[in-house]
Amino acid sequence: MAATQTLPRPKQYDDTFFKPISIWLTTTDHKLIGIMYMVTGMLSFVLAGIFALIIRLQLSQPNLSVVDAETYNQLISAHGVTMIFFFVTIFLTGIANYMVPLMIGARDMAFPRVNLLGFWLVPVSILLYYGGFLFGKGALDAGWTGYAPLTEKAYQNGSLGVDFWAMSIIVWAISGIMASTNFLTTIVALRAPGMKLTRMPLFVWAQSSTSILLLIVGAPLAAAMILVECDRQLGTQFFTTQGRPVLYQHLFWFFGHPEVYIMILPGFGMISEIIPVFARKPIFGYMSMVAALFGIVFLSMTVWAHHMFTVGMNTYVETFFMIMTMLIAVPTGIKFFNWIATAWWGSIEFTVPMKFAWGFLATFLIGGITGVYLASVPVDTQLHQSYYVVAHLHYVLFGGSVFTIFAGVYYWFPKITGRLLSKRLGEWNFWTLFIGFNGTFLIMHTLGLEGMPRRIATYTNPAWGTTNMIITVSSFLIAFSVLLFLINIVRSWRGGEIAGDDPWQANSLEWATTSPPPPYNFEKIPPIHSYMPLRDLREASGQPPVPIPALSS
Ligand code: HEM
Ligand SMILES: [Cu+2]
Repeated sequence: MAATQTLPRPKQYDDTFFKPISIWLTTTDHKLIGIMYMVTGMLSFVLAGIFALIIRLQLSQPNLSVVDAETYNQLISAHGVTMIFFFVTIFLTGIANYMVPLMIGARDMAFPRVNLLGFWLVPVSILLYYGGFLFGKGALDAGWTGYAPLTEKAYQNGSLGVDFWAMSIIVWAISGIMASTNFLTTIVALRAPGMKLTRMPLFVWAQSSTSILLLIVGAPLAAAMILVECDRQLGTQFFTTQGRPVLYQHLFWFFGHPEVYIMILPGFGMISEIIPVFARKPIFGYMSMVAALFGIVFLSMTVWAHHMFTVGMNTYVETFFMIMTMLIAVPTGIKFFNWIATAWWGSIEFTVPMKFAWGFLATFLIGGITGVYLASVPVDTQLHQSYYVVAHLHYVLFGGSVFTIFAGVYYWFPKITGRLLSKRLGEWNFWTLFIGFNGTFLIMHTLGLEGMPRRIATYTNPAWGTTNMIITVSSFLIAFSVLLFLINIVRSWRGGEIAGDDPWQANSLEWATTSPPPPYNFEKIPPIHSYMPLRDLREASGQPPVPIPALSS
């Protein structure tokens, strides 16, 4: 790649990033909005990570009081809420905002101004939530789920944290509904000539399924929050101890479980882009990949009460939710086997994005398997509210979302900035994350089996001290890894190796335009005869895919 290093810096590089603030504030360009989503998501990740470190310091040994119990409860909520609502979902919306129009050959999203409004509702939502800390005499302190009666006014001692949270989530849901409508309209209406549905990249399919899911479950979430507010401010009794607290759980989890898939399906899409490119083979079972996405969308709306096996439901109802939950392993398994079959006998290049993709497969598999255990009613009855659940949920969310997000960033950073991320830092980033992650969360399973409850501010059992210390030390290794990631982004953005239009010799349309793309995206759309137009072009010009040279260092 030494030859490309001497190329002049592409002019768009300056045009894209060094704009006056007024342009950033008012732009309707999906690419700039995408970047703003991603920056917002990344800041949230750092913030929620800092909360996690404080939580881990507190739990590193028995009987510590790094923070008092009330603050601790607020930190647990803030960590969960920020990770789920303000990091993963927002960051993924950003990647999709940037990539979907490029991947289908569109100039922009279908409703650019709705896109702008939808984005700006996100900081409004975040500020509303954090307003609880500043103006609410304490923020939400009832997990990220906000169960009644913990959110009841009588329990809250004058704190308005729950109100700030409920308002924030209503705004968040509206923003998500806007974004989903926009994605679906864009994908249905703005595809380039030749881009039939069956030729769409799997990431675009994944984003379609995610948008459908958010469109369906966003409104019930907002409705639940409005009812919470009625209970707190208008004296109604929907979810109070006088009313039906379990109804709240049904409404919340009808959103909450699909939300897990809203945070994972786009990652599935990214992995489906990355593995074929770096195995130099077409995806195995394209149509079954699409079918599996929609299978998951459907099933994910029929399993919510697996979070509620201990509330005292009818046995037949529990059995239904148990079976439906186990069924989700079928479409997910199809995807897993297809990814492995894609790589099978491929000429695999272990670039950094590919490493993160395999890191995802390894960790998400563990989360998926413990999920099948937890789906079993008798097992869940034992493990509910224990650290086993904390271990499971992080294998799913950290393994499923963080590893895929990092894979996606290493993969698409050259398209967005015109420069490659450093490979050397990237390898360090991957291995520290992989080791730190497993060190943190693997032994949490054991703690859970030994009976350590989740959401406790401290514990007295000295036998849990060593395990907890290992977990805390490992969590700081994760923090170190994230720091490497951020350093890599900043350094490479300013001075990384120039990437060229298509550094990976990839398959999909976004690589046909310049890096970074011009405001109008494409000067000319190449002919599209399959879901791999760029590979077709290379083959037509008698230039089959070649091994990627050792990129950057
Ligand atoms: C940066 C590494 C992370 C560390 C060290 C970490 C650590 C923790 C800890 C110690 C808890 C509290 C468990 C308890 O005692 O109840 C927790 C809860 C939680 N975490 Fe993380 N976490 C990390 C990343 C993430 C990510 C990436 C997500 C989601 C995308 C996430 C989502 C959650 C959720 C939803 C809860 C449950 C909050 C509740 O109980 O309501 N975490 N995490
Ligand atoms: Cu669930």
